[in-house]
Amino acid sequence: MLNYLNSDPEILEVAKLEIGRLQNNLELIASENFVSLAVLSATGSVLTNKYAEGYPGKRYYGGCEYVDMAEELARERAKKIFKAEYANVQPHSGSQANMGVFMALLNPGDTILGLSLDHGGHLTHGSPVNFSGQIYRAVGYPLNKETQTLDYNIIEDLAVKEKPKLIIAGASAYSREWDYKKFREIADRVGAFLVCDMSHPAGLIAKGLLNSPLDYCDVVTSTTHKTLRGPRGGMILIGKDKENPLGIKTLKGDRLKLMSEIFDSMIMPGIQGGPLMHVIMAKAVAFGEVLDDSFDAYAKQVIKNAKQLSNKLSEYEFKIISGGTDNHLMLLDLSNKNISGKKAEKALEIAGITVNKNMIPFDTKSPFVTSGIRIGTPAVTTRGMKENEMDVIAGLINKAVENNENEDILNSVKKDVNELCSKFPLYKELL
Ligand code: DSN
Repeated sequence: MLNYLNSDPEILEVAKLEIGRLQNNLELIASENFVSLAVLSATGSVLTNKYAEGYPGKRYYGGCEYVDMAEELARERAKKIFKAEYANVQPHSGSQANMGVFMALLNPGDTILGLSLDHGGHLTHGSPVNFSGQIYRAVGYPLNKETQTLDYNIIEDLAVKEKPKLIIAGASAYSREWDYKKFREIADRVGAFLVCDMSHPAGLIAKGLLNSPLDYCDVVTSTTHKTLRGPRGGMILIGKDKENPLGIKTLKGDRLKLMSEIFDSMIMPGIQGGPLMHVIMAKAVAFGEVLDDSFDAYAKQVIKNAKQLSNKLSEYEFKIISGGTDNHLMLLDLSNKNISGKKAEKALEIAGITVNKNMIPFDTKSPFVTSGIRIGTPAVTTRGMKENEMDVIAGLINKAVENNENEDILNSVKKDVNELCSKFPLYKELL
């Protein structure tokens, strides 16, 4: 496949180096995964050539009959996976999906309530450096200081006090289950829209291993490249069984019109132009893989691996925020290890283990330093690693963190990492 890059030796070298990096390192960034060769082929397909502003059957350009088929397949498969009534698969990213939803439902200056960034929330859920915190009045809900978990009393009190027009559930660094019914009750009490950004656990929700936000939320957004293991991108979904998901009285009963006119038109022409049809086709391929029974075993193993890794790291006296995990990730509080997240990330990188520094709830360090690291199992599980490998990985993490200033030991950990990785080949067909 890389042969086609022979015409550009400099770029060919970059591609080979990246494949080598993926093969030889342990990818533990919770938001990353390895797509199948089928998803990769679709992403690199001729559909990259096509302009197709609009939606299937209603495009502004000719020649869209085949890209229409790809987008229809992606929409239908997404709906089937999540038992949704509506899907828009055009957002280029999760941020674009969130922006489309916010702009469809809110006016500038309206109040939004989302999990604080430093407690595991996402940039687009109201951070002051992001559109969501600049266009809207953003209020953050914290985790409970003792349990380090969501505290529905705190969220309700804040909602009553701040009267948000929109409440957002979902996180990028939270390892526990969400009670969407409780969020719905709070949203209903204050008359707010309820949106969930399920980007991180979407692949686990797809297989019924975690609660589905579609049962209770007005709108759900997601990326397609994390636990869903698809190409980089976003989508918007609306679940079934709610007569009036947006609570807009004038549109009651006219759901399809509401969906297409409000959400579709906010994504295009509202905030995006031409859709990335090659990526949309790759989304269809990935959704087909999620629908296959084999994805059940994958999703279950992601959770089993996360629990095993978290238990084993606890044995090495790593403090796991909230005491453990229900999903694919965990957040480590390194304060008892006398090392910052930044320094741990660097030491682990030298040792061939890729993680990201991450703020922990009530962190006293800046986002550039942090007291924690975030670790996830989706990518190593795709490689076929199981509980035994998680035990080995915990030991390697411990050794690297404990010896973070000893280059010889870090290099010896790297050797062990390379050896482990060599037993789980990745993308060898590409070379
Ligand atoms: N950057 C992603 C993550 O790592 O969680 C979220 O957008």
